[in-house]
Amino acid sequence: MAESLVSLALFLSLLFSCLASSSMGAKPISSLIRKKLFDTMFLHKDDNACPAKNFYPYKAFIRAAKTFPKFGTTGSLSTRKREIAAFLAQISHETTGGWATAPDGPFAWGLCFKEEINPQSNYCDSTNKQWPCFPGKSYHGRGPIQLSWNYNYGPAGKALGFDGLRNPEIVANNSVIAFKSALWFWMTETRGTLSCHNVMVGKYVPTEADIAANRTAGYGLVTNIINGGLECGIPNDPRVNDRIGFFKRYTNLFNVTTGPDLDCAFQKPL
Ligand SMILES: *[C@@H]1O[C@H](CO)[C@@H](O)[C@H](O)[C@H]1NC(C)=O
Ligand SMILES: *[C@@H]1O[C@H](CO)[C@@H](O)[C@H](O)[C@H]1NC(C)=O
Ligand SMILES: CC(=O)N[C@H]1CO[C@H](CO)[C@@H](O)[C@@H]1O
Repeated sequence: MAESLVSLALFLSLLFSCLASSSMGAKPISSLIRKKLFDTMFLHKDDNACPAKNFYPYKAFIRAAKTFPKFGTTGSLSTRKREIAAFLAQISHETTGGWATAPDGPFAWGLCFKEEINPQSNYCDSTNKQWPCFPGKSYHGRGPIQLSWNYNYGPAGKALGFDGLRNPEIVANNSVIAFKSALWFWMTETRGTLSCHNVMVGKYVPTEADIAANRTAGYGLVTNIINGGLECGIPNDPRVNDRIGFFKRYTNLFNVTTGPDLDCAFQKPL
């Protein structure tokens, strides 16, 4: 009797956990990208040569992703892996320590930097009254996506629970906040349905103007969102090619295709 009660309890708890996981939707991203795969992608991030040594551990990425439950959990298994690959590829370009003849190739050197070297300005747009710069603070690139400008630090901090205008340094001082700032940028819709996330999971609906500007869904459009003003509409741009190189390596490690429109050479910048 006691034994059958135990097995009944066990059966019910297994049943409950099955129901819970199916009603909660897709598997967590930690089941799609294990530590081993992450560390294979970022082979050199903890080298002595990398200023971000030990700043970007796998567990900080996974913890940060919990704040954005739709990241890497939307669509088919391939779509989910492709989105994670695209995110990791873009942050790799932003933080790369690679060069053409680097050990293991240029695309094994993502997440080497956590802060922009020699910023040319403090990235303060003083015309922006909603997110006013705090005296003496600099809004140069920090963290995996190299968050920049007061008008990004302000809303990122507001969404994530820190004071982005008074304390922008935290993005380069706290590993989980650093990854959260990059995921915040990735997930945030700027106009209409436009976000890096929506583009990669098929939820972006182009406007007429987008169609006229060749801004169709694909990894190239994600590049356009991140830095199109400087990099898109230019044939064979080396920065764009570097972003694509990381994406090809990571989709290959994930065993998924890259999808169409990798380049933004023929897109009008956003
Ligand atoms: C759209 O792409 C085509 C080539 O595919 C190019 O000829 C055209 O100039 C592009 N349009 C814009 C607005 O960039
Ligand atoms: C990709 O395929 C290779 C070879 O079949 C396999 O060893 C590897 O585990 C796969 N990786 C993933 C992330 O599925
Ligand atoms: C403890 C720590 O990592 N401090 C860093 C915080 O960020 C500033 C600049 O953004 C660095 O200079 C500090 O080293």
